[in-house]
Amino acid sequence: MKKPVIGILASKYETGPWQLLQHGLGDHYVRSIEEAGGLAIILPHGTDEELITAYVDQCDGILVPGGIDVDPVLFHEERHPLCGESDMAYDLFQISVIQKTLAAGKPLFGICRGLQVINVAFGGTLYQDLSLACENPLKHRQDDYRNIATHHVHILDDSMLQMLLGEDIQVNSFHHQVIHDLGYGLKATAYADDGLIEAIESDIYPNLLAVQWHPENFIMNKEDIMLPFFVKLVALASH
Ligand SMILES: [Mn+2]
Repeated sequence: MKKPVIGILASKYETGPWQLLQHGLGDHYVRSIEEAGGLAIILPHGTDEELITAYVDQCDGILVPGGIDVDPVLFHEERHPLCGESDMAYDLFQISVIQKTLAAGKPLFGICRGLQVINVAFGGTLYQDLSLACENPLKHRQDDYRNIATHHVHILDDSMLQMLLGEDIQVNSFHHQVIHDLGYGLKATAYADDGLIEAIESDIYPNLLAVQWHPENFIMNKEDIMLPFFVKLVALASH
């Protein structure tokens, strides 16, 4: 049987003495998709809408990975001093991919920044820094290594996520922003103990799932408790 092709959106950065533009992708994303039975392809960033459509057409599912902050202009806010690096053109590229993926009825999964940019694509907003979200946020930017789980997440009943991972799990955490207002048609399906949103799904788009943590890093562990997340994406992409 043909393996489902999962397009993972490349990160955008410049490197080397000539500051040449790169299309980047972490190994853990690729290995997690492969371990789940899919084929991972890097989906290059760009601005040509016809090309973006053609790339999305090549994929059976899309994974929006972690990365830099989203430009607050896209959710109608002034930039806060604690907001990190952002790239408007890159944000618009990802939002275009998100819209084309949903319009094609293909599964769309997000991780960390992926969750945040999906929320913004649906008209939602972000707290530009966790310190603005609540009085005593948990440590969401852990010092422990990437594959170590450091905070608890409660997953709500009647969610795709609970069917995959159970009701109460421990996750890793590498974010300094978090969802403020949910985008239209989105619902929170998991929360950290400080009340911050850790996962979203949609009743309108049943093939949409995004988490605030980094399940791909658990591929380093002997027992990958986050693999069901990737298996589900590959399964949805095989339909
Ligand atoms: Mn967290």
